[in-house]
Amino acid sequence: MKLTKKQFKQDFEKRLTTKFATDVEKAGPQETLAAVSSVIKAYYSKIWQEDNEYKDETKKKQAYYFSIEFLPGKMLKSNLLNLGILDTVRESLSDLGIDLDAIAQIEPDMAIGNGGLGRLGSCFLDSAASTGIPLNGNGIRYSYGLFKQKIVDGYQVELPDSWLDNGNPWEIRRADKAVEVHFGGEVWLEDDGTGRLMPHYRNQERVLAVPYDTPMVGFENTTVNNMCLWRSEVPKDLDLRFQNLEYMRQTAMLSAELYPDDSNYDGRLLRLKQEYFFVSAGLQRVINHFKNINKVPVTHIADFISIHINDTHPALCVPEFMRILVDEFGIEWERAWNITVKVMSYTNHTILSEALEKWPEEMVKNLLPRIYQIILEIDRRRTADLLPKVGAKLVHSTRIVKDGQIHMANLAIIGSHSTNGVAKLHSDLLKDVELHDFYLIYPERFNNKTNGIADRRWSQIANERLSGVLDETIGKSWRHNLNELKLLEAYKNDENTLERLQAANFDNKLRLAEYIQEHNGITVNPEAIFDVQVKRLHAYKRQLLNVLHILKLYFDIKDNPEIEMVPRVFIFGAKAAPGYHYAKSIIKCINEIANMVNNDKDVADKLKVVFMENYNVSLAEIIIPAANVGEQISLASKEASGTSNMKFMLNGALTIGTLDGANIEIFEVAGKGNYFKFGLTKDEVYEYYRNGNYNAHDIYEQNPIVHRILDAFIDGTIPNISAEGPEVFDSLTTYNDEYFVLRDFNDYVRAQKDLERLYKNKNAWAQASLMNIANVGKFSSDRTIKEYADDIWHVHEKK
Ligand code: RUG
Repeated sequence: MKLTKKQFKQDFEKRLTTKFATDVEKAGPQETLAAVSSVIKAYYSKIWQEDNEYKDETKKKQAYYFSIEFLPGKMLKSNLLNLGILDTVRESLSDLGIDLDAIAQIEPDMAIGNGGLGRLGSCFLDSAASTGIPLNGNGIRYSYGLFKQKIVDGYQVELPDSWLDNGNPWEIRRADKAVEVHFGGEVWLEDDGTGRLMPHYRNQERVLAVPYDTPMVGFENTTVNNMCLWRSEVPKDLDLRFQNLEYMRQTAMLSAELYPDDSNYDGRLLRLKQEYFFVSAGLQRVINHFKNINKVPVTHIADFISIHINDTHPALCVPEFMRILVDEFGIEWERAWNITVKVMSYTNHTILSEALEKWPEEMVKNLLPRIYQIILEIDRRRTADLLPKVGAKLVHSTRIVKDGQIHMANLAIIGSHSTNGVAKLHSDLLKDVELHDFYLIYPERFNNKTNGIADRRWSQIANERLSGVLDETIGKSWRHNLNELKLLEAYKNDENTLERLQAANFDNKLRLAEYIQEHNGITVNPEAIFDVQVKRLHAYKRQLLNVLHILKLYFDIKDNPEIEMVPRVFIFGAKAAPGYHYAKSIIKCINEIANMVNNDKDVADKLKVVFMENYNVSLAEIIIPAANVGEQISLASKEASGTSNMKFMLNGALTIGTLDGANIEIFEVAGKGNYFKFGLTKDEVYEYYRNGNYNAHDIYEQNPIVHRILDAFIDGTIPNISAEGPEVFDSLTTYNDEYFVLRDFNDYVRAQKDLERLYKNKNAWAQASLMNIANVGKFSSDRTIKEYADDIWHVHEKK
């Protein structure tokens, strides 16, 4: 959009008066932020309205991304960037004595997600809007986002994230579009007089679902899509019997928090309720909209909408859509089923069985009696149909209802026309191993969509220094098409470019060093290698392997304080799920090791360990541009894709990683010599599983370095971990090291040495860094989302 400084200042000052009865001099930071946001909202609202009209008039097919998580982060700068007014607004505010970056910093992170899954959803919504693809999000408006992590005495403490305290300037409450979602009670079927059995209900719990729309503004185009988030409320016309505090509390709980504690029955029930809540509300809204703008029978709906099931949480989309078609529109079962399969598609994000949801039949039956009936009927018909075709074994292994449980991944695969994994290796594993039986029955449904990242946020917003150098070197076309970064390769031998790229990284390191000084009280040397592992804390991601290597370096220094080594700063950022005890113990160990190392005089500047509290999208925007090395060290086969690996690459960090997830594709394009690969391959891992011959204790006994490092966890060397140390020690020895940490240790140390060697050669390192940046184009989520649009949803870009 076109905007002059004069216009913006006028709008801003007027808004301060009309909204807050104040002016530039007297306004506090919250008022300033709210007024700026409100002006920006007015700017995009017109574009939003027009785009909605365009969509309604053209009636083009739209896709809906159902996800229990989104992780948009802060929105102010990304809205400004996408509207093309970031510089104008920054300068206008500066003229008025206001620092845009300081104001942007106080906006709370919209953290209604947990990790990669939610962030991917937000990258997709950003990329879809930016490439003109009509894709809308559908989720829950949690009053409390992912907990705020505090580190107290080395331990993770979880505090509530009440991100809505100052309101959310971007959202619009659409009370007129509220719908009802029903739970529990009894259901029975009665002939409606024409021979059709129709459901009748009694004593159902009614919940009002109110949508809040947040615009997804496209990058310098005219597309604004929608992220619809549902809030649970008590219906106004509720029967007096139900108008009590307990009912209100229960209703509010539905959209209160992300991933309620599911270590007990009530917590699990609430989770299932949440899943049905946003699925049912979302589908009702989509279908209402379809009915309002299209004058065609609902049997044509597959030509107008596509519903995407992101992970298993929204898998109830399948039976709920069937319920609406069959019960509410009176469509005959087989026809409704064909429509449903055409409309639905599913992404699998993990092979870890703990994340493939299963719900006890009894729970589903009591909470969602009609949905339960429909699931049974889907399962019954499919079994009858397939038995003669593929035999009992395959039918049984792929059934939705078995062993007293409803298997949600099975429901999603069977009820949709597309199942994709999120990196080539992962998709192959699904086809060949984990979902092989499904693949035998539905080979045409399986495909791969390698993840991507919203590159504008991770470069143009997070790394303005690097972006500036890129502009000066290769022009600005890369800002619209990340593949254009390939132009940078021509500068591989240009010393000036290499120096400027490294200088940008150094400035980012200074910024991070300042942050660490302020928040952790640790002084780090910006000349050191900044070696970063930021991601959720999980045993399979093997933060522990990183820790063992740190201890090795520590002992090397203790044995020889004069040892020559390139100084390193190891930086961690990780939240552990509140109920995941082992992961929390690892956090405690990291913090105690950090204390030990950072305060040891022998170590001096050679080694620093920093655990950064409350890792989230905003912190990632400060950490990743400052990294020299990104740690992607999961056990091969376990990380479906990973996306921080792509963010590091974009920012010029070199990856040290296993042949897992998208690392493999990153290595392919980065080119030999520009990454550090180590560890078992996926085939070697599966070979161990087949033979059952891994023996971690032998490694402990036979490798003196490993022996000494592990003993440090139990012999008092590392202080204050009398409970956690033995727990970690036992996991690696007594319990045979589930994720082969010890098996990969030597090769990891070797790769770390290679890394250090390369870093000593400044020029070679800078060249490798440049090659990472130049070849990152494939990992733009603009590419990924286009593949989804073309291959799965068949929705088209706005021309
Ligand atoms: O662990 C995976 C990551 O490998 C992947 O990059 C990301 C996005 O596809 O999804 C993560 N994930 C998987 N988050 N939750 C799950 C399982 O529910």
